Amino acid sequence: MRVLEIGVAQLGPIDRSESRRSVVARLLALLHRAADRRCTVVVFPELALTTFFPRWFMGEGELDAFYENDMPNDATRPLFAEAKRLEISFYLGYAERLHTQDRTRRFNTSILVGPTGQIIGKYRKVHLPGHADHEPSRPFQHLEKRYFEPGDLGFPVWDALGGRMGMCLCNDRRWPETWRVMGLKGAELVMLGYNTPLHYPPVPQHDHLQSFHHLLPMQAAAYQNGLWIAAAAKAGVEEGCALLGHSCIIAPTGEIVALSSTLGDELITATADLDRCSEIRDHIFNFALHRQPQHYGVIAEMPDPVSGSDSHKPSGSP
Ligand code: ING
Repeated sequence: MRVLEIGVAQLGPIDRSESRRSVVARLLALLHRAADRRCTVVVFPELALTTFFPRWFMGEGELDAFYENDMPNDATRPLFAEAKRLEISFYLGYAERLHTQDRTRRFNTSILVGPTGQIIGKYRKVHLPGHADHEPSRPFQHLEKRYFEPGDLGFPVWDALGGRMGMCLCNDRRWPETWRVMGLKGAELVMLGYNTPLHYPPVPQHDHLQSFHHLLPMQAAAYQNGLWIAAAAKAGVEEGCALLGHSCIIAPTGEIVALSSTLGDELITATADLDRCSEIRDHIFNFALHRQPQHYGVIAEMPDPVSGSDSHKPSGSP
């Protein structure tokens, strides 16, 4: 048995005016609750230090206030220090800005911090939902394509916490490629945070399905890749925008073993035996035994949706 006591620390709304100091105090309160429950790792949400600012169209000056230039920094050092004192690892999502010699780059980022307070790994969100230009007809914007670049680190997996650890962010969870890449790299636990509005302006007829469309891909992913999933919401009505809760921990069987039941700051926990991944990986989804990659190539291409079919190929091709 390789047991991890997993904590998922859901955050309720963060007001636009709320200081990082105030938010970090909330993160610390959740960390202490996790310590009381003997957690060894805690997952915080996506963009956990500020309100979900892609919901507004704003200029560079205003925008810069929502990013972190360094990590840790003055605002987050107390969290790093306390987690180190408690010997608890954590996942934290935040807006990363870095200055390279020729330009400023911005990513929707998460880090995995180990029990001695060192950053073990970084992930930058690959799948950016929403739009790049101001669309004033929307009740709220979703400008991640404007405010972030697609991640340039791929989907790394690290040997840490006694197993193989992966990370992703929010919209990534909807894409099966996210999970299969980390599954193929042997991930046993994937941590993620999310900010998911209940209202999706382009397709409002799906609004009542937001929790289903949140859980479905992750339950499938856990089962199809034989891995544990720990997902932390920023939840509740944040600056007038209702965000989904249902933070959860999902077993490699696809079963939901913990689910939040409020829309505020809430800790859910579960005992995860990483060895249980092999129930799936050695049998039902034994990649080496059952996969036939010679037929999967199109997945890694970007075919034109129309010509993606084989009908145009000369007859006789497989
Ligand atoms: N938010 C949402 C998410 O993928 C979204 C965007 C909502 C996409 C509903 C599709 C349907 O959960 C972020 N931040 O990715």
